[in-house]
Amino acid sequence: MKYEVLTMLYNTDKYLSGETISKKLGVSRTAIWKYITLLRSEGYKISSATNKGYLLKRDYIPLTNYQVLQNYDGDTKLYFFNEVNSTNTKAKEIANEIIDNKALVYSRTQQQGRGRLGRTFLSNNQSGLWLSYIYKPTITPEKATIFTLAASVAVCKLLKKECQLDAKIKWPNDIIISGKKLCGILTEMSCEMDKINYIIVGIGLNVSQLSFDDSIKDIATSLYLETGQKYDRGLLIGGLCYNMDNVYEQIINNKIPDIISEWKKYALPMGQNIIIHKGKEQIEATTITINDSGHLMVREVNGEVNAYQSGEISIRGIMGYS
Ligand code: BT5
Repeated sequence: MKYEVLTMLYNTDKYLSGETISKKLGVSRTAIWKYITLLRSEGYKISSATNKGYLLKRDYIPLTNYQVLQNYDGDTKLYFFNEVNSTNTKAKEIANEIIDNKALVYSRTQQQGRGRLGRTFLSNNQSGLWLSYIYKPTITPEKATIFTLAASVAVCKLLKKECQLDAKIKWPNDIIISGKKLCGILTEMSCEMDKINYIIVGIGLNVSQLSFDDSIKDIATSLYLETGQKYDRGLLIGGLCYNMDNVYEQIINNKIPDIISEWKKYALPMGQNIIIHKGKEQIEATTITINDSGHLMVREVNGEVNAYQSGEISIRGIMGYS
């Protein structure tokens, strides 16, 4: 019922009296007051004025299941939390319990967001999308790399459609705008020899940060910093879910080459000089392309051509972040 009240408030930009709402929904005005209180506790800003009623303010829209469901009616099962350590970790617990092939775990904030290779992803705030998709595809484990590429394509399409931003992908898992990192992706998997139990695709996208911690202030950016706009995180998650549904369909229908060719359209140009960090070793190389398995092909300084998987190396441009 509280969401019916919210829907009424959404449908007008004028004050709505308690009496109008209570007549329409057939409940008392005291009940309406309780629902308004509940909605405020979820973060909605609702002002009230004597003799006028209630008005929903649009300058800050909290992240709630309602916001996502207003923007997505597909078949991905949604698990929403106020706070978790890491949505990837939570997703693993949930993946072990559910039989669904597709689910999404998202949280307003996470205390210990994780990057690759044991790194930290700063996300202990309500300023971004911190979420993890769970999939149980019947494909073989060596094809799992495609999920990171597919998610990158899904994010870039979302940014183009909702924010008119031309984001670029930096292999394997970064989404870059103006040479800074807007979004990172962490794909993890539980598998047996020839069978995937589940894949978790974790996506962290900076939305409303005005500034960043000193440790990343030179390399990170947010949608707000890039566009000056405030975004409803529910709308972004809804759009992302549709895009993820599309790429997942492509993966299970054996259309991996289609994803790779789309990926190439969004990727930073190849031919860049990079440094590969492989354990303690550092190798200078030039990027060539990604192969049909989504591995990065590089020409190393000694002339050797090698293909690398995302989990085994970390790369840095010689000039700047990209
Ligand atoms: C990543 O790792 O970029 C993968 C990030 C995945 C985060 C999502 S959030 C939801 C889900 N739950 C999780 O626990 N994780 C996933 P990597 O390529 O290793 O990059 C990590 C590096 O990015 C750090 O060492 C910093 O340099 C930088 N970084 C940290 N926080 C950042 C932020 N908020 N924005 C941009 N860069 C950041």
